[in-house]
Amino acid sequence: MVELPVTLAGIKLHNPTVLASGILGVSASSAALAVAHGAGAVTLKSCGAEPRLGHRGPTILPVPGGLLNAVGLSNPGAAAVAHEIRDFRGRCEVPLVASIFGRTEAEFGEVAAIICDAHPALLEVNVSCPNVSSEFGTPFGLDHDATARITRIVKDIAGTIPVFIKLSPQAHNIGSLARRCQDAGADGITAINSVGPGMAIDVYTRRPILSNLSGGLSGRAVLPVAVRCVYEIAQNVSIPIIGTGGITTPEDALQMILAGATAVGIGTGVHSTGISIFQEVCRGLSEYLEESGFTGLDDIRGAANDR
Ligand code: RRO
Repeated sequence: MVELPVTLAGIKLHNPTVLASGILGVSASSAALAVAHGAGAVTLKSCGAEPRLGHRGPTILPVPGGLLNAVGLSNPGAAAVAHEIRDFRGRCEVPLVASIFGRTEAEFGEVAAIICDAHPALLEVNVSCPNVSSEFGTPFGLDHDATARITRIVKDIAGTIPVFIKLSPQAHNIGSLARRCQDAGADGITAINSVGPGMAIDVYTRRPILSNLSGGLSGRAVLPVAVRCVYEIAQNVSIPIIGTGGITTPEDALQMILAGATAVGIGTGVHSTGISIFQEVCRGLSEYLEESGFTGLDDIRGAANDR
């Protein structure tokens, strides 16, 4: 049995699987459930300064190859999430990733201050939600300068807590954007957020199904987009990457690691496979390493990038 430990910006994970943001909400109990089923780290849903209800239903829709979602950043607000982080830390040793968003650049800093006070192991900065542009305007993550400024603001506040910037696959030249984040002080990159937005239309009502009309696509269909993004990012940065997007099987996780990811985010796969997905992916990774004669994930990370 080959062990699978990885280190993300100095934080040790016993395996590379990370519950992705937005899948099991913000409660300490749901995060602990993923830990009990083998996740190497867990990410909470992104939170902002104030509580938000999010969009009206329907907010999530199964489509061929995955899910379309326009949840609309529903969350109980940073103060309540900070309470959940403290609760989680009291019961689990596994690293917790808190995820934050802001409606303005300055608000990213305000939310970071509240959340960092509760000492998550890592901080994810979500500049890439595709579902609130009618309210907030174009996602910050599509603007390289704004993303670099937000990175600097948050890193100044986070201090020793590693800061990971969550990027959108829609960003122009994602490799150079990741480089801007690194230069601005980011400790890592999470890639990717959902793809699109996309739309599904009910042929009987003849109207878009999601109340928000469009939503981000996640699940198996987006894996090739995510792998390409991680590959390009890995060619441009030396900081670690959490490769996220469409991972359902051990082979999917391997593709991400071969593209250069240090850890792998699992989100929609929890819906399609069930909570056992963390253990199943780890078992498959370990078997692959053993059968191929490798001693750990370091032996294969980024191998697809070697030319
Ligand atoms: O809440 C959402 O609608 C949402 C968020 Br914050 C995000 O980052 N990505 C996504 O697909 N949905």
